[in-house]
Amino acid sequence: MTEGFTPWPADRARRYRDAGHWLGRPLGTLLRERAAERPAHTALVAGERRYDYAALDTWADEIAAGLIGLGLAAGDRLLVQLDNRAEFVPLCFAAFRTGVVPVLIPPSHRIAELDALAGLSGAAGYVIPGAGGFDYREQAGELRRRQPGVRHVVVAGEPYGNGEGTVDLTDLPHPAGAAGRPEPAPDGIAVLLLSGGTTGTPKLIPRTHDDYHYNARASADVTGLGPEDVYLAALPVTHNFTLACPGVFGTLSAGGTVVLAPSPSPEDCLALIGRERVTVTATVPSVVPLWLEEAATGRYDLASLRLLQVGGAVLAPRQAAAVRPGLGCTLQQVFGMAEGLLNFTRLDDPEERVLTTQGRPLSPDDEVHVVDEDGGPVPPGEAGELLTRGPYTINGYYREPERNLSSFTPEGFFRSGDVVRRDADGCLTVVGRVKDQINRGGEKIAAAELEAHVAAHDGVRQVAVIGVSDEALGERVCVCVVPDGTPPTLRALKRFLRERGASTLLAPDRLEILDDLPLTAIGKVDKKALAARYAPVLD
Ligand code: J2J
Repeated sequence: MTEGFTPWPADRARRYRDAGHWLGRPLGTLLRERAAERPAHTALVAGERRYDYAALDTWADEIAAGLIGLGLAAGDRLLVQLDNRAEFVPLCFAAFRTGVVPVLIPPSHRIAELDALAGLSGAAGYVIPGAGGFDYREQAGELRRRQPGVRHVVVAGEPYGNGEGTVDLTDLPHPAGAAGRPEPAPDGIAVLLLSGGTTGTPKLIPRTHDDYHYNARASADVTGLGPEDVYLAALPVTHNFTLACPGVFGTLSAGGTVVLAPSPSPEDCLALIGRERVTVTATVPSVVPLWLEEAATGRYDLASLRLLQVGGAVLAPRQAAAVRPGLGCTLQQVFGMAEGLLNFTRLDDPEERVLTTQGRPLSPDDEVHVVDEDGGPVPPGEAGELLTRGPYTINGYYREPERNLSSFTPEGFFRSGDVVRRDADGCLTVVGRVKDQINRGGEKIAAAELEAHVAAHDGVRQVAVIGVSDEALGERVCVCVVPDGTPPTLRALKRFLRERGASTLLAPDRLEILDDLPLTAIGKVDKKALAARYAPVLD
């Protein structure tokens, strides 16, 4: 498991331990400790189901024994593609306790990504949601045909009835002696997250027990979370923001209560805030106006809500200013990335800073450089690329030696690809990207990934995918095609992508047919020129 993983250099690791950031305890202990302190306090709410800390802790142990019973061992990778359902939480802790490494995949991904991720991670198993929504069994069957290393398909939730080729999470064998296993090493990989990605399929982000525990704990501190807090997981739990910033793990580390929203719809989320007396939640900018509109109906009791975190894409200052009047709570802007670095506006920041910046780094040991194209520092207030390293930022993607050479500097700084400005107080404002990625309401779409799919269409000679700005989502996906004979229509292209098994996130919003693609001086497709050509005309 250490193969393909770039550890922190020894001197920095020592510094983070000495500073108390890294506790040297595996992530599974986070739940165990709270369960010992307040066993009867509610830890998790999902629909009508409620679990106190003792019950959640026991459930995690049962699943841990089940994973061992399946034949999984420390270091084995397990694809976990679950929506916001109760089973997700104890399954994560079961993995952390056994050293099995979950690879967290959003529900929207389909066979093309799954196949690539199973291959890259060398996964031994695949966990899918139970009956009720999209049926993942066909996809699981196809995955096993393509990737024979995936030996187990585990169903989490409502059993399908005819369990052919699958095993239900509740039916895993429980061998005697599973309890006496050694704990996983705290500096080893706890979880593999997916990168937003700019090239091809997503990259895998190895987060260690030590660093992710710190990530969750420090995020809980900066949001002022305590045992009386109730956190609503409104966005998908497989995403870093919802999982650990502070999200599910940060809330549990603070002894609070996690409520899982069955959908991100404003109706469901606002109703849950009232019903469960939610105090903190998180969302993306494109959802903010929908929540505000729904809240304005006056049908909801939002009195308990004290903090709304917004991150993932640029939040317009006008929207930011509407949060307190519309929802009656404090706004916290969060500029984060699954690779590590998190920036937060602080609860006691002046209003102006909260409305117009994306905050400052979480840790005193986060190192941030803002650099020009030659890698030299830019003066304060000027835009440049953000480079970073620190106690919870990775030093390399998992099993990507080639890509790591370009994604990290020789000194170990991660090249975020984000263009930011840093003001005199150290607060960052995101102004753009150097990387070729479209941010559709917080969903990151790698242009290259969609281009590879579109290029496979018979009617396409050349393709370039760009983002065009959009008021509701920030950006929408525009596919520019030079045809080979008859080009597809937008509808036909969408069908083609679906049939190829591309992620549902890769759906284009707009198709433009061109005679040729504009090129830059060195012959690369000039995406800036394309973006200018298709930019909406603003009045
Ligand atoms: C502008 N762009 C932002 C922001 C992220 C918390 C919050 C978000 C993420 C996330 C996360 C932005 N304004 N406030 O993991 O823990 C863009 C940047 C960044 C990329 C990372 C978290 N917040 N972004 O969005 O790994 O371009 O993480 O590099 O999905 O989102 O995407 P992702």
